[in-house]
Amino acid sequence: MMKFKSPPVNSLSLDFLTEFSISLEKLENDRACRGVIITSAIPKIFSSGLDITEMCGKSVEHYAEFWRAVQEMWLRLYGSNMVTVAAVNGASPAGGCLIALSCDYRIMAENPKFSIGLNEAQLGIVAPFWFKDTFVNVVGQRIAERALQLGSLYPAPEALKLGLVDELVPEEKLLEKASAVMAQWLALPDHARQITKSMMRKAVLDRLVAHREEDIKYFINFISKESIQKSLRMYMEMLKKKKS
Ligand code: CO8
Repeated sequence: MMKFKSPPVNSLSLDFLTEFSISLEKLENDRACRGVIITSAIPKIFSSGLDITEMCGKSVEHYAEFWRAVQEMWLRLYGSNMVTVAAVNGASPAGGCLIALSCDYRIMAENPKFSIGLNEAQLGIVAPFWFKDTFVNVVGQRIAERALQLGSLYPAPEALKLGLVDELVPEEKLLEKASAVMAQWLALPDHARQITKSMMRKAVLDRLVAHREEDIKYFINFISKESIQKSLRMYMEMLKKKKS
């Protein structure tokens, strides 16, 4: 089990992403580890997505390093040979949703206050093609097309209806249920399951691997635009105002 614990909101900073990728790599290379449950140690929040401060007012070199770390995390998680189960015990916007979508199975706490989705459009930014591909592979073209354009965040019950999560359970039962699902998936021979998983995901993974440098350049160019920087600053302001 892996429990995210980066207060206050488990935002995916460069340090967080690097540590997450290293942990995944270690588990991947550990023959005794066949599966991982991903959850959060922070009440009400699974992960608030990419750390917006890493994308605001930084150098081109920093943007490149940050984006490579985001790619690395996704390549490892989406391409993992392990069984991956997301136990989503709180809000899961944008990058948080990507982590859940990259797992083999998603269980969410049955709380309509917790929402999940790729809300990039609401921030005035665009979910990269591989976020989109991962989303389409879970919910299908039509739901993804609408959800991405509107940047929708769905409360848990709606997320279940759309197939964005596989199951809802009362929060206190979340980990118990995740363990039961894990046992069910681990009952199969690894080899057959792994080849099947790879068959389903390979095209999407290969696409990023083939265009990784281009994707970094695209990100730097996009995020460096003054209009995009302005949108992000306004969004951060909005988050702060909402509090007072
Ligand atoms: N990055 C950095 N800081 C954040 C983030 C974040 N993603 N989310 C929250 N924070 C900060 C807040 O600004 C606040 O800071 P401070 O205490 O200094 O005011 C602190 O964390 C606590 O936040 P809240 O008061 O809002 O905490 P709540 O418990 O009320 O709410 C939520 C938690 C629901 C997670 C809420 O903070 C929220 O909605 N956050 C924004 C989530 C979001 O929209 N994330 C999207 C990030 S973008 C992304 O992941 C993909 C980008 C792809 C880029 C592609 C470009 C080409």
